[in-house]
Amino acid sequence: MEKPYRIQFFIIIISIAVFTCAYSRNTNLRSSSNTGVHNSNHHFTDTPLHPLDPLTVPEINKIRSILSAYGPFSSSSPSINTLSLDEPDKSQVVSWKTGEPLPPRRASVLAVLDGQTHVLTVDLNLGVVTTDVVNVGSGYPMLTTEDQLTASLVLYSNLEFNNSILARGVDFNDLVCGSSSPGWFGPGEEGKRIVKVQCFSGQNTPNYYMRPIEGLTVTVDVDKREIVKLTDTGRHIPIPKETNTDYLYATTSQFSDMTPETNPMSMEQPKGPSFTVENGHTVKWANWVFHLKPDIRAGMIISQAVVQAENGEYRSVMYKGFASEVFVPYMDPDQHWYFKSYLDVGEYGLGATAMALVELNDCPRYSYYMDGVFATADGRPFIQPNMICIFERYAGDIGWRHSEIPAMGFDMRESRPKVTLVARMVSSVGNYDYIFDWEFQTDGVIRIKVGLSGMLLVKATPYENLYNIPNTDDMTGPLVSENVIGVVHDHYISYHLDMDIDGQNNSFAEVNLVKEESLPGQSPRKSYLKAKRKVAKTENDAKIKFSLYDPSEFHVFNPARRSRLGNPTGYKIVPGGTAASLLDHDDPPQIRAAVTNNQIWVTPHNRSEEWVGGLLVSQSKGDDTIAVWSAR
Ligand SMILES: *[C@@H]1O[C@H](CO)[C@@H](O)[C@H](O)[C@H]1NC(C)=O
Ligand SMILES: *[C@@H]1O[C@H](CO)[C@@H](O)[C@H](O)[C@H]1NC(C)=O
Ligand SMILES: *[C@@H]1O[C@H](CO)[C@@H](O)[C@H](O)[C@H]1NC(C)=O
Ligand SMILES: [Cu+2]
Repeated sequence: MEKPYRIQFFIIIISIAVFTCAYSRNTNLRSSSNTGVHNSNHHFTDTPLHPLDPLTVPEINKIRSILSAYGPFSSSSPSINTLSLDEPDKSQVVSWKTGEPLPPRRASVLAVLDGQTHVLTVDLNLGVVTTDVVNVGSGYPMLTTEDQLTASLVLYSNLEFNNSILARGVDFNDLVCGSSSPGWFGPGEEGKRIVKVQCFSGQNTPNYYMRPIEGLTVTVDVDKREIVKLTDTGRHIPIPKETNTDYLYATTSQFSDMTPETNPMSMEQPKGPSFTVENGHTVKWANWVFHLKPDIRAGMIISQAVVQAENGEYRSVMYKGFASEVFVPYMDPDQHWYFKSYLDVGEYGLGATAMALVELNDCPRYSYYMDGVFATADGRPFIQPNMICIFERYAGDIGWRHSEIPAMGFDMRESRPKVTLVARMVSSVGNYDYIFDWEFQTDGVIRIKVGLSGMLLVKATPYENLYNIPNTDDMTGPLVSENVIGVVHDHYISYHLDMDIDGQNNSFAEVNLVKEESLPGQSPRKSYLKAKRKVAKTENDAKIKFSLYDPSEFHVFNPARRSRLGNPTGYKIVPGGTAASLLDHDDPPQIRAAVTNNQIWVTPHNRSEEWVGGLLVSQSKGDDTIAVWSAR
C-alpha cells in the first residue's frame, strides 16, 4: 500500500512564444441587445454566505475604519496595495455546512507606509488588527494604479526629461508613459520602491505601443515621488511611423473590402442556460458544483469543485485552483530592456488588471456576469463590474461518438454533442490581454486554458528592412515592421492546484513509459513499451521536467479510495502547451521565477505557500519562491 502523501501542486501548463502573440480582427462585432444575466448592483448590502466568499462592501468599509483607528496608521494613512479575505483554515471550510454560522471573518492586508511594507491580519468579528509584520522578505506588494500614475506625473516636473522628449520632436499632448516593474538585479536599486518609466508617441494612432520612444528610461522612486535616474541613449533611433497601426474596428472597417466578412452567428439556448449561480458564488451545472470568486491577485479562484457520480454521490476533486504566477522574460540584454522579466501576478495582479468584459464579444449570449469587489489604495471599496463571465459552450464539437459498419449487422451511429461550462476572465496587463478559462466537462475533465491577445511589446530600431542591416547580431527578435523589432520572449503561467480526490490525503505518481526488449525467440517484436508507476515519496521525487523521449503520465490519486477493480481513484494531469526556461538558474530573473525550473512541483499543503513567486514579489530577490520552500 502506498504511503498517503498530502499534496498540492503546481503545473506550468502553457508557455507561448512571441510568434503566437497574435491578434485577430473580429469582423463580426456584436452589439445587439444583450441577454446576459447581470449580477450588477452597488453591493452596498452584500453579506457573505460561504466561508470562502470574498470580502463585501460593508466588510471593506469596516476594515478601513479598523485600520484608521490602528495606532501605527493613525497619523498618516498607508497605501493599501491589496486587501482580501484571509481564508479560514481548510479544515474549517471543509467541515462547514450550508446554514451553519461562518467561521470568523478575517482580512489579509498588504500596505505600504513610509517605504515600509506591512503584512496585516484584520479580525472583522473582534474589530482589531491581530497581526502586523513589517518588512518580511526582500520584496514589496504589487504596484497600485495610483503608484503607476504617480510615476508618470513625476516625469513632467523634470527639465531633463522634457528636453529628451522635445529632442525627439514629440508633442507633450501625444506622450504616453507607462511604468514597468524593475525586477531585481543587485543592491543598486534596493531599499526603495521603484518603477522604470518608458514612453511612447500616441500621435495619430490609438496603438501607441507600436511607437516606442526607444532608449529613454526613467527610474522613479514612487514613495519619494522623485526621479532616481534618467538614461537617454536613443535619440538616433527613429520613432516608428503610425502607418497601419490602428486596430480599432471603427477605423479599419473602412477597408472592409479587404477583410473577409462572415455572416452574424449566435448560439441559441431556447430554454435558457442550464447552470445556476447560488448565493452569488456557488456555480451548479450538470454534474459539477464549485465556488467561484474574483481575486485581485489571482484573477479567479475556483474552490471546492465536486463532481456527482452515477450513484448521485458528490465526490471532491479540487479544493482550490488558481493562477499563482506568470513569468514574462524578454530576451534582450540592452540597458533599456534587460529588466523586462515581469511577474504579472505578484507585480500587477490578474484581478487588478481585469476590466469589464465586452458582452457578446468576450462572452456569448446567456452568460452570467460576476462583479469583482476590491479596495482602492485608500481602502475604499471598488467595484469592477462584469469581471468574470460564466457560460455554456457548444462549439460544434463532438463529445463522444461511435459508428458501426452496417455489413457487420450492427447499423449504428451514436453521437453526442460536446457541451461544457466555462468561467472566463480577461486581464489586460499593459500591452497584452490574457484570456483565462476554466472549462468543466460532463465526463469529469477540468480544462484550464489561456489565450493571449493584444499588442506586442516592441523595440524601435534604425533598421527599416532586412536589406539595410549590416550585422544582425544586435537583433533580439524579428523585424515585424519598418523600424520595429518584436523582441523574443515567453509567457510562463503557473497554476496552483490543491487537488482533493475523494478526500484530502492524496498521492502523486509518475507513470513512465519505458522500452522493454523481448527475449530472443520470444516474439517477432523486438521491443515494446511498458508503463512503470512510481509514487513520489518526497518533494524531490515530484520535481518534474517534461521530455518527449522520456514520456510520462502524471496521476494524483487517493490510495484509500478504490474502484470495484481495486484501482485507486485519481485524476491525470495532462500538460498542455509547454516550454522550459533555458535561462541560467542563477540569472536574477530565473531565481525569482524558479517555479519555471520544473514543470510540476508537489509540495505539502501550507496555507502560507500559495504564491510561487513569493508573497511580496515586486523587486524581490527570489527568497520566498517554491524552490526555496521545496529545498527546505
Ligand atoms: C515639462 O513640460 C510640461 C508640459 O509642457 C510642463 O507642464 C512642465 O512644466 C515642464 N517641466 C519643466 C521642469 O519645465
Ligand atoms: C489523512 O492522513 C493523516 C495522516 O496519515 C491521518 O491522520 C488522517 O486521518 C487522514 N485523513 C483521512 C480523511 O483519511
Ligand atoms: C509553511 O510556510 C511558511 C512560509 O513559507 C513556513 O515559514 C512554514 O515553516 C511552513 N510550515 C510548515 C509546517 O512547513
Ligand atoms: Cu507575448
